[in-house]
Amino acid sequence: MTGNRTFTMIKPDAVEKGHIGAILEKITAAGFKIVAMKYTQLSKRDAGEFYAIHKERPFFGELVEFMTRGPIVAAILEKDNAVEDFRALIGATNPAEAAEGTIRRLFATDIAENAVHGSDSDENANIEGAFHFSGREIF
Ligand code: 3AN
Repeated sequence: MTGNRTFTMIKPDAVEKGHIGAILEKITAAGFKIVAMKYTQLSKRDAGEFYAIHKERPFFGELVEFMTRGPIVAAILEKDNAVEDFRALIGATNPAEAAEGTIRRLFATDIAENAVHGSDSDENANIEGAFHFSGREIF
């Protein structure tokens, strides 16, 4: 990817609360084009692999339990400056610190159940997108 794509997941908490439609509306209204999308559920192994970078953090077990407890929406999004602009749209990791109007401020429960994922670099956007989608699922 060349800086114009990012990867997102609508996490189990937001799916359970019925926020898929509202979150997708915010994303597309902000100018992101959906180039890949699926409704799926992570296995423990998937979540462990996806979040391997957090393996040593004290919340790793809780994070894997949470991310596997129900379905998620996974998507690849396209826009100039996608990674940075999407992080701005979702807001801080802790919704209590997220700016007014951001997706996490509007829809997240707390720092653990924070409604959406957004890649933190172009490199990770590429890795995370490839984790969920094959080439022929990306448009
Ligand atoms: P972000 O998703 O904003 O990049 P990271 O990468 O620090 O934040 O954390 C990855 C995920 O781990 C978060 N989205 C959240 O679900 C979970 N998480 C982060 N910090 C905590 C924490 N202190 N306690 C529980 N879960 C956390």
